[in-house]
Parts: sequence; C-alpha cells; structure tokens
Amino acid sequence: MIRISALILLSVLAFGVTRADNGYRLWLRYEKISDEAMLGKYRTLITGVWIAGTSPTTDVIRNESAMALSGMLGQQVAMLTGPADASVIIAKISDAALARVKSELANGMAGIADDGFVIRTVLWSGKKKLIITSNSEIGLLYGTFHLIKLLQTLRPIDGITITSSPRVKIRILNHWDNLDRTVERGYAGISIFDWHKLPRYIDQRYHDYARANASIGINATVLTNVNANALVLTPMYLEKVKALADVFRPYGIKVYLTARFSAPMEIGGLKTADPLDETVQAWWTAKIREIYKYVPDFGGMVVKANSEGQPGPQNYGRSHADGANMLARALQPHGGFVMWRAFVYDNAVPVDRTKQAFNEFKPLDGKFDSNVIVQVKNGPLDFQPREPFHPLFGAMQKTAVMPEFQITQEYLGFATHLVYLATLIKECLDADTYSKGKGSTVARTMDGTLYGNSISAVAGVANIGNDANWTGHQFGQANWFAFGRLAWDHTLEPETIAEEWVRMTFSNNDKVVTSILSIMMASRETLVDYMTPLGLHHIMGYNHHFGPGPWVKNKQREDWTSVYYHRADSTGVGFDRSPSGSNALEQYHPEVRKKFLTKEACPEEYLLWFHHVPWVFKTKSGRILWDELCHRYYRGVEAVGAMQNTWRSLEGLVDEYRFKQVDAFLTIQKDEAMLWRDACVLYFQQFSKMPIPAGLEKPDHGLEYYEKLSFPYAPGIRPQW
Ligand code: GCW
Repeated sequence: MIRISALILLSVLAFGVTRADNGYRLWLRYEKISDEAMLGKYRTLITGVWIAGTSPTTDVIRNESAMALSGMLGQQVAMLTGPADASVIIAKISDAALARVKSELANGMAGIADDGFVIRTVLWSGKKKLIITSNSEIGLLYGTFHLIKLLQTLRPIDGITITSSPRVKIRILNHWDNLDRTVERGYAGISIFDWHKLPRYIDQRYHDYARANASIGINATVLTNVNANALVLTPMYLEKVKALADVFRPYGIKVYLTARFSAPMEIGGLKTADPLDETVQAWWTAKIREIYKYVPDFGGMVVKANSEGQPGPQNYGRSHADGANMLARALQPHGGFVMWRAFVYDNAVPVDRTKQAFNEFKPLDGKFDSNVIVQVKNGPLDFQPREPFHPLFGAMQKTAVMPEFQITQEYLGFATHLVYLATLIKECLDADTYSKGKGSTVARTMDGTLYGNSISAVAGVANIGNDANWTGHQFGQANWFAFGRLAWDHTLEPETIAEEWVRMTFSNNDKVVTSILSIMMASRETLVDYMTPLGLHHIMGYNHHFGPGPWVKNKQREDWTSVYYHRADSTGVGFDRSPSGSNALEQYHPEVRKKFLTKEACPEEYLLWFHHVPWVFKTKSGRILWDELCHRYYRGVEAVGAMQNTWRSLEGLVDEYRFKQVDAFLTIQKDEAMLWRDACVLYFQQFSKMPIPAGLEKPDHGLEYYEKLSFPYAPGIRPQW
C-alpha cells in the first residue's frame, strides 16, 4: 500500500501535475492551489464561512463551499453558525444580520435581478469581511460559485466589489434524450437520465449535473427530445420527472418537457388533437394541472410541431399560434411557458428551405399569447458550421423570441473534433438585425431590451451524455460552459470565457493557458475551413451527418441533399439567394440586405451562402474562387496540424489521461479534416475542371473512393430513421 502511494507521489512530482483525471469533475475540480503566494493570501482572507439560513439551497451552498474552499486551500475551512467570527458571510440582503452593512451593499444591489448577486468586502466591527448577497438564495448560490471561480483562476479577492446580474431570464438546456436513453445527435454515450431506474434510484450524477449547471447560471432544462414521446406525460413517467425536478430544485433549475402535439390522441384516447377543439383544450388543461401536482414549479412545454414529421396544428388547418396559445392558456394559471420552435419546413419541398420559418412565423407576429416564446435556431437552415443569423430575429417585434444554439456537434465533427463554439454563438448574438436602427443586435432581441419583452430566454441543445467526461471530448465541456456564461451575460468575450474555463479545468500555468487559448480561439474558423469554407453549407453525409457528402443527391426530399444546397455546375458554385435567385435576402432588413446583395460586397464567409459564384471570380486574396476554395480546405487541415503540435507541447503539464485522450482525438480530427478536404476538393473539381493549385499535395485517392465510404453505425441518428 505504502509503496504504491509513494509511486504515485513520485510520478506526481516528476510530472508536476496532480492525479489522473478523467474529466468527470468538469470545471469544478477544486485541487489545492499551487501558487503559494495566492494560497497564502486566500488562507488569511478565508478563515471561516457563515451561511445564513437553512434550506435545501443553503445546504447546497454549504456543501459546495466546504468542498471547494477546503479542497483549494488544502485545509479545513470552518462552516460557522453565526456571523461574528466569519470572514465570509453568505446571506440574503433581507437577512437581519446584514442590516448593519446594508447601506454599503445597497449600491451594488440597485437594479440587479433576483438571481443576480453582489460580492463585496466590508468593514464589520472593524474587521474586513467578504459578503456575498442577493435577493434570493439562488443568487447566493451563483455568488458562491463566482467566489469559488475567483480562487480557481487565482484572482484577487481582497477589497473586491462585484455585481453580476443575468441579462436573460430563462437559460435553458435542451436535451434531445429519448426515454430509451438514446440521444438524438448525442455523441457522448447514452442519456444521463436513467428513466428505467427512476424514481427509485437517484444517481449522484443528477446532483453533479445540477451543480455544474448552477455554477454557470443555467436555470432550466428540457429533459426530453423535441421529437417527442407522449409517454413522458403519463403518470408513470411524471413520477420520474418529479424525482429529477426534486433533485434540481435546490440548484435553481426548473424542469420543462417536450409536448407531443398528438398526445391527446396517443395517451388521452381522443379522436383529434385539433387545438380549437374544446375536448382537446380540456385535456391539455387537465394534463398540465396534473403535471403541476407532481412538479409545482414546472417550467413549461417545448414544442416541435409540423416539422420533420412531427404532428402539429397545421394537421387541422390551424396555425402555429393556435397550437401554441392552446398550450399557453393551460400553462398560464401556473406561471408556465411555451417554447414553440420555429424550426419548421413542411412536406412540399420549397424553393429555398431557409425561407420557410420566416414565411410561416412573421405573419403570426402579435398573435401569440404573452407566455409563448418562439424558439429560433441561430441560422435559417440548421446548425451549420457557419450561417448568417436567422431573419426572424428582429422581424418578430411583438413576440418574445429566443435563440436556440446547438452545443452538441451534429454538423461540427461530432465529439471528436475540438471546436470552441463561443465564437460561433457570439457571432450570431452580435449580428445587427437593424430592425430598430443600428445596434439592433440579435442579443438585444434575445434579452428583451430591443422590443421591451417581459420574458427572455435562450436555449442550447446539450452535448451531455453518460461518458465519464460528460461530453465525449474534454473540450466539449468548454461549449457547455460557454453557453451558460453567454446566456448569463452575452457581452462577455469568448476569449475571457475560454480563459476562465482553461484555468478552472486544466491549469493556471501560463504556458498551458496561452497554448490552449490559441487552440480554442482558432478552432471554429479552422473547422469552417476544412468543412464548409466560403459559405458552403449542408454538404455532409446523408442522415447521420458524419463526414463529407457533397455528392448526396436523389434522396427522399431534395432539401435533404447536398446538391440542393451547393448547386455546383460548370459555371460556378453556391446558392443564389439574391433577387436573381430565391431572394431569401428579402427577409432581412434593407441594411443587412445591402451587405450581402452583391458578390463583390458580400463578406467572403457568406459568399456561397448568398450567391452562385463563377469559378474564376476574383476573391479578396486575389485568387480566383476555385483556387481560394482549395486554399481554404488545405489551410484548415494545416491548422489542425498546428493545433496538434501546440497540444503536444503541453505533455507533462496536463495530466496524462486527458492529455492522451485529447491528443488521440486530435489525430482523428486531422484524419477527418483531410477526408473532408480531399473529398470536397475532388468533388468540386469535376465542375471547376481546374487543377488543385501548385504546391498543394494531391489527395491519396480518387473521388470514387471517398464516395463509397460508408458509416452505417455513426452515432446519434434518430432511431426511427
Ligand atoms: O438538425 C435537425 C436534426 C434532427 C433534429 C432537428 C430539430 C431533433 O438533424 O435530428 O431533431 O434538426 O432541430 O428538430
């Protein structure tokens, strides 16, 4: 025994890193702080903690602070029973004990949301104390996680004044998890929700999931897939939902479910699901009342209707507003919301699928009840590596609109490609819709400030599964983290968020921080380069969406093929969405339209999204389009090589388990980037009929080889497909 520990100790000393870590602890690792100077300071400032009150949430705060502070300070930190001896006080602003310092705290508290918080050093009977306060206990929990983060990232805590308040009210994860534990577009194992064992077995993982979410301010979760199963609304499953909601409640997380529109027929025995039918309305009213008996703070329903085969109001000649309002009215007395998805396209293949959501929803603006939020994907197509922002942002002016981002990497290399998504999310949020003049950003349509909505929300499609490290790729964790951080405060910079995450998740070592930051910050552009440069989109493998498939054609629907989107021919490549083509551009504000209107003016990252461009068109680099396309594909692969080298330079500075896993995944990423490059370049070359520019290595195989590759068991496919 002793010998083994000595061995472990030796290897720890040799590598200068702590024990192997499979990533389960995410960014909440709480290792002892290795910076002696900071450790000393923290030890003097944090001697004992008093947390006012006793409730499930204050218990969570107590456990978390005891675990985090004792872990990081390497010594027991006392959890005290009163404020007198405490150097850290965590109490609601209304707590009598804070009366003596209330005026000092008042400034920071002005105008903060209920779940916002203030952290501040005050003088208390002549002694300095650090106070964390809020209007609510959940705010205290968020403040506690903030203080923990300051220590994890080696920030000063003496004399600080921090005020933080979320800009968006509902910060929600959407799980596409099925009751049989498969996860649609999930690449990190099976669902963490073990429906069969619930409610009798409560996995510790549910608590750890809730802790992680609370630490980044996520306050809601949709447990089930939008391709919904009505069974979740039956008593047997509602018992299970209740068990999860009970676990999540102390962490401030509300549970939502997906409503299958035909549920009244499937589990209610009705002959119709027509939203204007009184028996249907009564069924939903009773069902929702029943749900609230199980889960008194139930958040509401998320609905995918009349999209990809899901039933909806249009089956009865009714509109999306009719369907949404019916549910909204049943939820309204209980304070619940309907998140009605605008990801719709019907069975008749349209001229341009990207236009459909706008065409269906814009005319309904103003027709939705006030507890309906229309949930809009970031772009008008479907979570591509790059899309322009969805034209419904800014266009819906009398309806609350929430963006939906995909954290799981359906179109971005699954869980083996390292791609940091904060830059993608931010690009959308910062985009200017011009709907109310310059500065009408998507972020402002989301947070409600542009049109004065009383409710605001944002959704992220989760990348979480039961893999040891939760997200398949260690760096997938960064995307979960970044989603939460941006949902809380969309003004944060992706780099700031990345730095927090790296310091918390890997190390405060300068070389580790700067190296990983450089990898993360370039990763999304790199992926765009080797998958879909210059505005290409939807050219991946059919159905499973794995790998390149620009040749995909003649399928069930034309708009599920690649040729529908890239339109390559002897004259050029790209989808003409200008007035000479589908004119999808008309759905944007004239100022936005102007930016994209001509091939010459259009920013190159969107060029082939909006235009069919001749192969010989002169791009900004001076190269003709064909050469530029090749150049970008090759540049993408090279950049993955650079990521690999940078990562390898961290050997010994990152624990071995994670080091090796990330390294192995980067090798896969490199191979797959080459696959994308070679397959796409060869495919498009058939049309350009020009050589791969000199100096660029030739693909190893002919096009036929790539076309024949098949991946029948690629993960994450919808089971019924
Ligand atoms: O991107 C498509 C996915 C489907 C998904 C759908 C949606 C949940 O391929 O798997 O279904 O989007 O967002 O509804």
